[in-house]
Amino acid sequence: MDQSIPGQGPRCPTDPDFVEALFHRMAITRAMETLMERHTREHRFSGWWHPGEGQEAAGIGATAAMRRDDYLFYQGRGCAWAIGKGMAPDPIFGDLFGRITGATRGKGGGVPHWADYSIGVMGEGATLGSVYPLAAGAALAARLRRTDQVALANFGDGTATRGTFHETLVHAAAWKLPLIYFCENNGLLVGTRLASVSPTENVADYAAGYGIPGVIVDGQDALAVFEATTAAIARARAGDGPTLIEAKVFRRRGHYAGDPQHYRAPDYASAYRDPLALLEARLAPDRALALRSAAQAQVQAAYEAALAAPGADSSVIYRDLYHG
Ligand SMILES: Cc1ncc(C[n+]2csc(CCOP(=O)(O)OP(=O)(O)O)c2C)c(N)n1
Repeated sequence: MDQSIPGQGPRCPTDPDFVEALFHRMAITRAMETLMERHTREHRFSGWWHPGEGQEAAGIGATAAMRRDDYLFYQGRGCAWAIGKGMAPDPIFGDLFGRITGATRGKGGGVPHWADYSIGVMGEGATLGSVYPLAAGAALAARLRRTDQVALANFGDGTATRGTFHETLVHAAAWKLPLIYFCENNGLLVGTRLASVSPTENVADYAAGYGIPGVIVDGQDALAVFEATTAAIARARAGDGPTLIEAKVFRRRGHYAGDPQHYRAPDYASAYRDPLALLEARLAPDRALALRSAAQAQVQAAYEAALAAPGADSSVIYRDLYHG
């Protein structure tokens, strides 16, 4: 079994190398977030960028608990999930900018549709709620093939109210599929609060109806997320079925880059706790600065390479299509 996050050592929250690896990935993600925010502000981006700044600990902490061959279906706020699962910034930028160097050869063209099946990045559920049946299908396949893999469906609190959430979970729980439901609850569905469209205070409360554990975790704390996901994955691999994890996170920016956010109080950011600063407190002195600098240089180089790369052309149109 692969016991390391790609390219890193053993996974243990008390191991300094592991904590550094998590921080490094969060720093790469933050540098990409900052860059995409600027790129969009300069009117150079043709698509919609849904910023994940402030939510990096959830995706990075959860993917660190996954095996390389486990299946990830993500929703698409920011890029922490793809970076955490082992993608490099280069193909991510390539797809965002519609370049042939993208993981999908630029076919997303401005929308985060990156995928890399070789490391279990199965793509984005851009139609909200599509992640559940897709992830459950992957979990069922793993069960039938006896591969010991798990599937993780990542989604936001607003997407927890979709019918597919409940339709899929009722069967996945009955069949004890190796499936993790991972909700990033940032308190907002664009500008709508969960309490105004759901009778429960927490998304995790839904779990009781399906007889599975519903776990609430501090989503700003990468190590807490890692530990909660590790426990859920161990349960899934042992054949005990799904877990619903709800990470309470903070959406630092607008729903999309450029969102005027009239629905928010002017002082909303006063409750914000920076996930990088929280993890930095666990690092040896000076390491955070060195890791941030290395991440910044790597991301800047990937950004410039993507901008210089050729655009997607008609030769890729029929690639990656499936037919019976
Ligand atoms: C079926 C569907 N309806 C609407 C949209 C447009 N849309 C994209 S993101 C979003 C908000 C999702 O909120 P939430 O699930 O809480 O995730 P968050 O944006 O907070 O990360 C909406 C309505 C969509 N992509 N798919």
